[in-house]
Amino acid sequence: PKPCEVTPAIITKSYACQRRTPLKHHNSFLTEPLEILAENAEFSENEGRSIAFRRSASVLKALPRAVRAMDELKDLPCLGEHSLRVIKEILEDGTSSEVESTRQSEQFQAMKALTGVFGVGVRTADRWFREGLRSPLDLVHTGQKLSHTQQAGVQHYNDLNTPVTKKEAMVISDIVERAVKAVLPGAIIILTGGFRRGKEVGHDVDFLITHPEEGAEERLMPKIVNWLEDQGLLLYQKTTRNSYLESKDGPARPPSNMDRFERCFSIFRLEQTKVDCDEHVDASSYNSGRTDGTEERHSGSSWRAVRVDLVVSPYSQFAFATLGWTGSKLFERELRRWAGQEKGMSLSSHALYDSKQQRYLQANSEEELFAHLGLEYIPPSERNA
Ligand code: DGT
Ligand code: MG
Repeated sequence: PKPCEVTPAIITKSYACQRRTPLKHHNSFLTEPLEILAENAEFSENEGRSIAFRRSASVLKALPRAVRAMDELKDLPCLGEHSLRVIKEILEDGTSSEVESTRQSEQFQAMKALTGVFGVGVRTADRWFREGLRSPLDLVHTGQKLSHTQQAGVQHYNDLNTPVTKKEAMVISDIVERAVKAVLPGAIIILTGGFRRGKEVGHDVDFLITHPEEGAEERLMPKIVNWLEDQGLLLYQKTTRNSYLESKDGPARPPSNMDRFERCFSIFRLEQTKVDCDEHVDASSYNSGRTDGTEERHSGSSWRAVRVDLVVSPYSQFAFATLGWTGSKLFERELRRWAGQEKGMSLSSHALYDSKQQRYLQANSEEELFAHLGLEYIPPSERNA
């Protein structure tokens, strides 16, 4: 079909949560460059600019075929002047000079390497960059004062920057299931994050845990962590009461039991078979060029470090938490923006507040939540905005 037959559905859908965005799409040759610019804007803490590039990229991901010419874009939402300029250059020349010079720039590469350390945010990385540091190795050589998290991040830098495969996620899934079932029979565990959306690889593995009996999940996290530690499965863990104040979720505060929402950032010690190790030799040559030598290589022994996030939610908030932890990050952001701007509601991973009715809306499933929000249900595999 001609482009004009393709676009009408999307024209009026300017929020990513109104659209279906599959994992595999036809415009990576445009979205990857736009996402480099988004990432670079994040490195300079220019959030508005970063979101603009991410929204542009996201619209292109939802298109049913590859873009060939600029006039195919004229009715699409979210494409700003700057993004259009980049797209035009790529369509005409095959690459964008701005994107390529960004990719090559010392600052971009250093920020990427430094923020690639677990526990290091943009602010810290930027300060280090201005002090002349360029890589995790520089942190070691100059004896930077590091938090415990950052020390673990530097120590396991290579492993944590090697993509986690679905197979590894499944092995970790089994372990987490065993741990949770051992300390709280009847608990429910779901894989969230990118793997729930169908991704083949991820930067971490995310789990959400609850129990049908409200309150049974209280103080569950320390028990899970102790079980895992006893088995020697954790290289690092930090458990936080996931208080409302810490999250950037906005004013959707549920009436009670906020303090039961716990989160554990961890690094698992994942045993590997010979086959897995060989697979990762391939995976790491793929990543060649990244800083090496920050990690004590476990030559001979066969394990690797994997980032795992565990979240415990009360049953009454499970649907909200499931929706909130499935992502993608842009999809989540757009859901909250839709709720606020279009519905006068406030959505978080804990609750949905309707300002007009001045009350919290309950939901037992993601489907009910989409319905409350006046949105067509989008399954996880199509939330890859
Ligand atoms: P990746 O990079 O392969 O792990 O990709 P994702 O999509 O799994 O990204 P991840 O693991 O950073 O986060 C999974 C989802 O969880 C993300 O879409 C939004 C949500 N999320 C992450 N951090 C927070 C947080 O601090 N608070 C809340 N409420 N949600 C979060
Ligand atoms: Mg993840």
